[in-house]
Amino acid sequence: MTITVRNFINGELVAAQSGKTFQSINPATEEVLAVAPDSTSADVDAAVQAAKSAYNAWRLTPAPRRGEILYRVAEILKERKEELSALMTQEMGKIIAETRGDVQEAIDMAYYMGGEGRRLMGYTSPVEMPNKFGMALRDSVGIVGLITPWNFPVAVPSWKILPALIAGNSIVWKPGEDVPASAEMFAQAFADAGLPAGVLNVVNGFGPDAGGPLVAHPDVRILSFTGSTDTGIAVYTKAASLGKKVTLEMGGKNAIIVMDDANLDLAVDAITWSAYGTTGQRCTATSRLIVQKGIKPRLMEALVAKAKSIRMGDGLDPNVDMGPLVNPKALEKVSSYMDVAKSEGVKILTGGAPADIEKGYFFQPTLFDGVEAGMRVEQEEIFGPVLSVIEVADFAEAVKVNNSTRYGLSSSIFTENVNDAFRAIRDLTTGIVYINHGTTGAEIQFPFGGTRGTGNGMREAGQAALTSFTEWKSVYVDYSGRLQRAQIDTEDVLSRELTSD
Ligand code: UN1
Repeated sequence: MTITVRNFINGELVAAQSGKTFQSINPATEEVLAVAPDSTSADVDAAVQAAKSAYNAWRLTPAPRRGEILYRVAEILKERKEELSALMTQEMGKIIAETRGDVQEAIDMAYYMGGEGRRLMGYTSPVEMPNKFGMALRDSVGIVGLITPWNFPVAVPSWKILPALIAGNSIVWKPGEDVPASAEMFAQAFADAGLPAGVLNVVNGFGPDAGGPLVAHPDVRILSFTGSTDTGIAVYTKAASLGKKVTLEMGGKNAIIVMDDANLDLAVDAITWSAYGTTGQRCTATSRLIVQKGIKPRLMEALVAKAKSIRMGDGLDPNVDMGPLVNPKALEKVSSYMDVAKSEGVKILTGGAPADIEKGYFFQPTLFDGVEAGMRVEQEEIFGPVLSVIEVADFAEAVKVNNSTRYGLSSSIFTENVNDAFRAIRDLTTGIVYINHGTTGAEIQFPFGGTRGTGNGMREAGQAALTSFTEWKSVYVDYSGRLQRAQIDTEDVLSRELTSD
């Protein structure tokens, strides 16, 4: 049965004003899972108006009360975890164990940000004048616009929605066009938890017609975007011309470094999981393997065997290890890189073609050998189950190769040498660094994001998320009853005030 998704505006489920819809397709079966509103600027505007009307009451709701609603969101997501995970697997293809993890990440974030309702720490500092008090407070901003991708239909939106809410903002969210049904079920948890109407609004649709008007809307002061680099830069450019604050989370070309002294079995398991988990469709996925010469032959042999043993199929089947790519466009893009690899003289050790499965957008786990730093397959984000292997002589070369891409999200090193581990922490120039663990699996307590072309210096998750969704308000309270001019009256005010008390 096809699900009918609606926009969620001012607490009501509504169709697009134009009445137009688009389809959401199950990438494992190619069946239509849902139809959703194909929204335009009229829908975005209605959602922004709803967010505007709801903002004042929400910002004035004490933050601990806002936090209690977030705790209820966590509880509801726990109750609905199976149902929501199964829907997500059907809608975007990753295996059920992974969609469960996706929902769990949102649950973790809901508890974390719920707790922020009783913190949202500002600070006080001593001031220069007597009988005067100073403090810095985190203030809400107003209406935030969120644009999120399909690969983490719940976790990535949760990184944005939950901190934005605890800070007292109201929201217009445009989910990825491949996952409208998952977005609707996620948004429903907020409504059921008691979030007032209009505080969280959802507008479905595509970038040009729905995302563009959200970015350009004069009442939206903050934008948070996760997705492709090209779109992210377009969002940034437009938003900058309008003086808006933007948080960007874009591509990755993440590497695992394996040194000769690494624990081989551990490295093989971690590489397989990070490269082929989520069918390679994570911004944190490992797409480069930088391997020291000595261990390489044994590592390659083990990795080829592992890649060949991966069971592909419908992610609802618990025996399946890897689901399909998200849509035909993704299949086409990943396939096109096989020609790039051949033209660059790369050797395909295993995989290299769509899988021989009747339905669905499946692509075989693929291993490229003989890749050299600077090649297109080594530099460009493929976003599929494709791993490029680059051989290096030593630690210094490994670090250099790791740091030489336009992206800077995540990196990792496998070594049993504590000195190399600490040197890696010091020298790898990515936003996330792992020691003896693959490049995926960040936890929500810590800042998430990357350097160079991955982002714009902002971070999600952890305390850093609050920077994205609050403004600082510095407050001075002068209780001297006299004019005290900071930086000017320091000497005489001081002697006067100290003798008058
Ligand atoms: C993403 O790919 O956009 O660190 C997010 C991880 C997950 C989040 C990935 N916790 O792999």
